[in-house]
Amino acid sequence: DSETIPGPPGFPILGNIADIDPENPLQSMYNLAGVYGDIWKFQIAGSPRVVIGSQALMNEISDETRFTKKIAAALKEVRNGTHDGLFTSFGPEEENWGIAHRILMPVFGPLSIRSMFDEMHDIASQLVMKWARHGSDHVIQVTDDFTRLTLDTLALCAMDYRFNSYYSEEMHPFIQAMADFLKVSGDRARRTAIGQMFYREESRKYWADVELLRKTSQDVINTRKAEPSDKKDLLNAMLTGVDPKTGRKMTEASVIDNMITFLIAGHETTSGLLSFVFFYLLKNPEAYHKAQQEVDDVIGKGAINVEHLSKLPYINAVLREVLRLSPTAPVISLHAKEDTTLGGKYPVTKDTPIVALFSKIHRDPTVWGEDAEDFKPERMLDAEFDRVNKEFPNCWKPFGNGMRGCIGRPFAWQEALLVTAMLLQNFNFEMDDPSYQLQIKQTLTIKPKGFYMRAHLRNHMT
Ligand code: MNH
Repeated sequence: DSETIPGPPGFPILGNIADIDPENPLQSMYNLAGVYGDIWKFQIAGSPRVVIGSQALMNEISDETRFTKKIAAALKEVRNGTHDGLFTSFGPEEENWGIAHRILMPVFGPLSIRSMFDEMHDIASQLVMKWARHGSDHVIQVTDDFTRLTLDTLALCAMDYRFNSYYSEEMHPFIQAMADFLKVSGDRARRTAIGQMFYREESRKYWADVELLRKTSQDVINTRKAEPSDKKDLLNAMLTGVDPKTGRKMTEASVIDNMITFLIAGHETTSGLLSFVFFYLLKNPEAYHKAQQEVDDVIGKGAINVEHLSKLPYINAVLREVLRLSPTAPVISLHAKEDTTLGGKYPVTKDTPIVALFSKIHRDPTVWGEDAEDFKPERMLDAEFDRVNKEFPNCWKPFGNGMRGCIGRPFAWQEALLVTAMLLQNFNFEMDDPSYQLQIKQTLTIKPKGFYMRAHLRNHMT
């Protein structure tokens, strides 16, 4: 039997525009899910969207024979800058996706990421130095400094380029252009074609920003070609790698698309993760203590090295638990390849976007129990994590699904482990305002809004 998918009643043309707060659509969707349940739908500008919020439905749409990634409104705009780069590509139907995917998968593999440890450590040390120099009276703008860290790390590892962001208040022109480009891409996604005509000046700057991003990337490529190096970094892999399937190399345009893609897809997600890590640790003193104790036991007072990172099970579990409660890429969109039914009874046509709402999926009480809202890293230790994933497949999806899942995951994981461990080793942190309650700032990703802390150098350091 087929049933209609429930949802808020809307206006004939505007649809549910009044139900979704443009500043915080995520919160609106979370609230609506509380009213309508695990599957519901809404309409914006005449186009319907289905939202799912349970492990069972997430498991169903993770079947890549039936469902595939949807390039919905915002990603379509980001394509203006990154075209068929990995993140914004329609997928295998665009041959550049397959070529880049096959060339880059091994470069993002664990072995290759290990070889980037020294560069990651270099940038992380600079952050430790900055916070040490500023002293414990200084109020740390947590998300800003972590964004400097993740951007500088990616640029160094991916293009051998130093932004040197820590000591300048103003952003590097490339970073400013990227930030503005992303912001306006999001705004454009909410406008009609006619509405867009009222933004001429903004449009002019938008396309100039795209030009600046591409020109800077081209300069980096030219420099590498003029001064070849045998570094095994992402840039060399993109310039010299050969696709085993087609025997072809990436075109220069595709290298540029993917260079910009890594910076876009990799910096806010990882900096948001690190910000939430410190938020949850400071809210949960027992977990904070266990994490710091693990660092002291495993690493002690000496320099951290790459071997240490595989011996931090508790911090590993902390990262997983943080991404369960605050997945920094908060939704992914898919669509059915053919008209189908969801949950055995809800019809969806093949092109309708299906939004996987992680804030609901990751709190499904059938999977996580009645304490699903609580921060409990213990449930993410390997044995328990494996058991839950076996019993409830696809219950934890912060890195997306299948072949369109995150290619940068090992990179992000190594960086987050390293930075968390180094900071706990060197400092004791406190919240600037102990009564701070979590608020979310949402763009393409989420981060904690108004979260500040102070850092006290630990006296055991020599
Ligand atoms: Mn990442 C895809 C989350 C770090 C590069 N990433 C995805 C997707 C999610 C995601 C979810 C799937 C998006 C979709 O279905 O539309 N990514 C994360 C998170 C972190 C992260 C939560 C950090 C924490 N990502 C990184 C880093 C890089 C990166 C770091 C680059 C170095 N991510 C990508 C790319 C894709 C992607 C590239 C697209 C892969 C593809 O579709 O082929």
